[in-house]
Amino acid sequence: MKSAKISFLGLDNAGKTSILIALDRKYNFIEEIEKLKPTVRVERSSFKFLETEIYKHDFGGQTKFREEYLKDKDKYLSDTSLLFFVMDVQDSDRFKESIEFFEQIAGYFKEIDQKLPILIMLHKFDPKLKEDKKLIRKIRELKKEFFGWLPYHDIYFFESSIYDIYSLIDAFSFGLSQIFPKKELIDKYIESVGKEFNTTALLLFSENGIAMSEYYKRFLNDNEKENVKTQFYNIQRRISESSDNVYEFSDWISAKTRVSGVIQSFMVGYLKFFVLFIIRESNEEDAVKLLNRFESIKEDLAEILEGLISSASVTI
Ligand SMILES: Nc1nc2c(ncn2[C@@H]2O[C@H](COP(=O)(O)OP(=O)(O)OP(=O)(O)O)[C@@H](O)[C@H]2O)c(=O)[nH]1
Ligand SMILES: [Mg+2]
Repeated sequence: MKSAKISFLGLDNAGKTSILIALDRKYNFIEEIEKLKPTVRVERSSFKFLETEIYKHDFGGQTKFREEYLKDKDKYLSDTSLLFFVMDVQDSDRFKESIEFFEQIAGYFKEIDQKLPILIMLHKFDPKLKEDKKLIRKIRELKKEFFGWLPYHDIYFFESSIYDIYSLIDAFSFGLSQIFPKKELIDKYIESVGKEFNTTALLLFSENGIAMSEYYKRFLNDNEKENVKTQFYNIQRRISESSDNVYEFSDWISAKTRVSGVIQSFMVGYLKFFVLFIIRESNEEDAVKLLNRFESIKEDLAEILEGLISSASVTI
């Protein structure tokens, strides 16, 4: 069995455990998060994704624990395939302290000559703060602090908040794609099918609801994209409880756009996947064509997914 380790690091109170809980639950988690206590040392949990056991390491961020990790970096940090570095953007008084910690971690991987995908989570950027000019300026300045590391690691920035579950799902899905190097093949295929059939959106999900590939027509705005995903999560819950493998629906994704959608599940070996496609209601013919072609699309997807599964980078 292959395995990969994802490390979540950052100062205490940054929101690491909250992010992990939100990703696990996806619904009704706010109350649980408000009661959270600081994490003591490292909490590990795992899940299976594409035949790979993914271990999540949630590193408690209090000073005494950070000191421990830094004293024995080999023990705590080695074998990391992907790093989430979480920062509380509302707490600018601690930006400096947080950057200093980051430098120690990034420096360790540089020393052992490992180029690492690092997602900088600019966290607690809550929806109500999105227009806060002062904060936006601070975040822009903060990002610059990481630029010096760009030659050594693959650094990506994500603005996130537990009040916007999609900001977390998107970052996590992107992170996972970094562990599976052949993922771009899936993206290209999904995009080509999406364009060929003139779909509004075409998405591929794994059984545990991780978006593996997403194609959206260019005119869709973030709000509409979010509506598409909400549709998917609601319907997926329903079909995973029934034996149906096709589900059709029709809905408004914005005041102007009414769409028809189909969710179809299929198996690759014993792994289950879902494809969701959404088409403007006026394009009913394209929807029928796409459904008729689904058997051959499914075969292509299965083949690419098998390649993806075998491409997972192995650690431990
Ligand atoms: N406003 C806001 N608060 C958040 C967000 N995410 C987490 N919090 C709050 O931040 C506090 C700390 O969250 P934790 O997840 O425990 O932080 P942590 O990084 O795991 O802390 P340690 O375990 O000590 O390292 C909690 O009270 C959460 O409710 C967010 O996106 N926005
Ligand atoms: Mg914690």
